[in-house]
Amino acid sequence: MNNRREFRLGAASALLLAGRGATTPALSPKLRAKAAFEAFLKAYWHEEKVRFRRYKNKDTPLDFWFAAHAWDMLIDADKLFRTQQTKTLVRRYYDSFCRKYPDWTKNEFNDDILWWTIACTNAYSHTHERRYLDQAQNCFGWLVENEMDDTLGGGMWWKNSKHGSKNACDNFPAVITACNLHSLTKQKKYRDTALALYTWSREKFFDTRTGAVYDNVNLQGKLTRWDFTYNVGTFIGSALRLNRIAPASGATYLEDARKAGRHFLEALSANGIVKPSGQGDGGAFHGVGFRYLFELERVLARGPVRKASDADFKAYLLRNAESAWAHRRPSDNLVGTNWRKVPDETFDIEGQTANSALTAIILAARMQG
Ligand code: 7K2
Repeated sequence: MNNRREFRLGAASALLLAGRGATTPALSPKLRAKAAFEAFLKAYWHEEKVRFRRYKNKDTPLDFWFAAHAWDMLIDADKLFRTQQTKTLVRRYYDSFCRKYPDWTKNEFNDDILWWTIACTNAYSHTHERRYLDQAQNCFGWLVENEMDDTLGGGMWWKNSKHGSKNACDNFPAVITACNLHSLTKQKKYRDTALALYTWSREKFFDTRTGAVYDNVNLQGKLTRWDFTYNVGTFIGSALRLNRIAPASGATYLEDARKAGRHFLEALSANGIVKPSGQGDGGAFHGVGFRYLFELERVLARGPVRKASDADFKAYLLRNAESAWAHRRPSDNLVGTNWRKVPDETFDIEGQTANSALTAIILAARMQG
């Protein structure tokens, strides 16, 4: 009896979720986020191991840096839903990750460590649990001590196992961590580090003409001009934070952020929707990119100097969240790599890929809430 009732409810909500009937009202942004969040848990959560899987039908865990983005998503989910379930998940997830990786500095990728230090500062701001702040300060202190030098004029190395390149994907997350730590502790050293890293990285990676943020420089100083949403995103996040904590330095941080934001909307998008960037590392790019594009919209909306074209950011963010959800796969409500195409049944959507769309959907609901 119970089962049957559940089934009928399930079928009714499946119809509603599919949104096919002309008269079916669209879900509110928050209910849409809830359905997307539940679908993600159903597909990837491993309750015994207290972690997310990378593939629906395999036990492989999400990789180290994808796991950080999933934690950020859990923190955002808790801000939106405020349930006991999400609150507990935030804590259990971190504890379980730390049991597996007690010392993050053993990871050879500095960017991997930094995605976690950013998430730790977010967790601390949200929960005020001191251990998150301690962890971020300890790991970041280690990186500043060992991984920054004057080779190529400044910056932080990408890998601590071999100093071969300095990359956008570690330098801008380092600026974000430093700014967050400055806001949380008011220690001057963090602002100094943030300014030094931003000045060097902007000079190396930011194309002031197009707004692109290039990927890395190698030991010979050769620039690799890959152009990814996540690097544009962390550049925006860096500029927005420095605008807040170091406004007197004379730099035009907000203009930098706007310029990079326009590049995201134009060069990295087609017909107003972000271009797909595949799975693997690429699956995680848009979640990061959108996180900071949402911040940009919020700062510009509240800021004293508003331009007419700033309204494009809000429209873009809502359109993308809506399009992603509208193109979920009906059998499992997961969004794939392309936010304007329903994934095939045979396509193995990876956890970090699904998490990118989920992040955009949750942040859109927070923006509209
Ligand atoms: O080359 C770097 C980076 O500059 C580039 O943008 C991306 C493109 O690839 C690497 S960073 C990705 C690594 C992060 N740490 C864990 C590794 O498994 C992962 O490949 O994808």
